[in-house]
Amino acid sequence: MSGPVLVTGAAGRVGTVLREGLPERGWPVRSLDVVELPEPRPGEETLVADVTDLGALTAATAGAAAVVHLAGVSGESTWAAVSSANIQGTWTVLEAARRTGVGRVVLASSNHATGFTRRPASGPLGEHDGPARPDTFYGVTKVAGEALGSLYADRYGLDVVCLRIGTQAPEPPTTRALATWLSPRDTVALVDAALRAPSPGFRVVWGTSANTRGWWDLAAARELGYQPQDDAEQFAAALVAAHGEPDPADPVHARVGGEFTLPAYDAEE
Ligand code: 15L
Repeated sequence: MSGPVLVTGAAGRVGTVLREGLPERGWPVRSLDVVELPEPRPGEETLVADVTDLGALTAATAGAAAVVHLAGVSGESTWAAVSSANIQGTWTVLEAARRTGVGRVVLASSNHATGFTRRPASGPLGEHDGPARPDTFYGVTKVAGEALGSLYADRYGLDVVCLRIGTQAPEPPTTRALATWLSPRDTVALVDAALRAPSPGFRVVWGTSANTRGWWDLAAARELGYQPQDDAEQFAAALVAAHGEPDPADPVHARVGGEFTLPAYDAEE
C-alpha cells in the first residue's frame, strides 16, 4: 500500500491519538475534520470538510492507502443529528472509497451497538454471540454503519474492519471502564492491526485493552494481529476506593452499554 491513511474526525479523542501514533508505525496521515486541525505534525496533510459531503470526501480519499473513519456524533443526540452524521457520513466514506478504488476502510463502531446485551456471568462475549441490541439512537447508527460496511465488502470487495470500541480514554474514568477501557497505545495498535491484516474482508472486532475484568472476547482482534499491552486493573484500587465495587444488580453494570441504557439517555426526537 502506498499513500497516506485518511483519518476522518481527526480532531476528536481517538483521532488525536492516531495523528500521533500512526506515523510512528510508518503510516503517513491525511487528517480530515469539520473543524480546523490544531498543530499539524510534520508530514501531515490536513483537510477541513463535512463528512456527509460526497464531493469533498471523494477528493480527500483519492490516493489514500486506506481510510480510518472516526467522524460523527460520539454519543446520544437527536435522530436527525446522529443519523445524518453517522449513517449518511459512513455511507459517504464507503462510497468515496469505492469511487476512488481505496480498498480498505476501518470503521469506528461502538459497544453501544449491543448496549442492552446483559453482561455475561462468565466467559467472554464474542462479536456474534447475540443480535444487535442498540441502547440509543447512537447505537442504532453504529449497527447501520456495520451493515453498510458489510454491504460494501460483499458487493464491491472492499476490506472493511469495524472496531466495536469500548471506552477510549487516557485512563479508565469509571468502575465500568475497568472492563471496557481501550488505552491510547492499544488504540494505535488495534488500528495498525486493522490496517495491516492481509485481506481481512469484512470483520467486526471488539476494541478494548487486555482488561482483567473485560467481558468482550478479543480473539477476533488478535486474529488481525492486535496485541494489547494495557490492563485497566492497574487503576482498580483507586476507582473502587472512590466509587465502590461495581454492583452487578445495577443496570449500569448489568448491561454492557452501561449508562447509555438508562432512561436519562432517552432522546426526545
Ligand atoms: C462510546 O461509543 C462513546 O463514543 C464514548 O463517549 C463512551 O461513552 C464509550 O462509548 C463507552 O461506552 O464508554
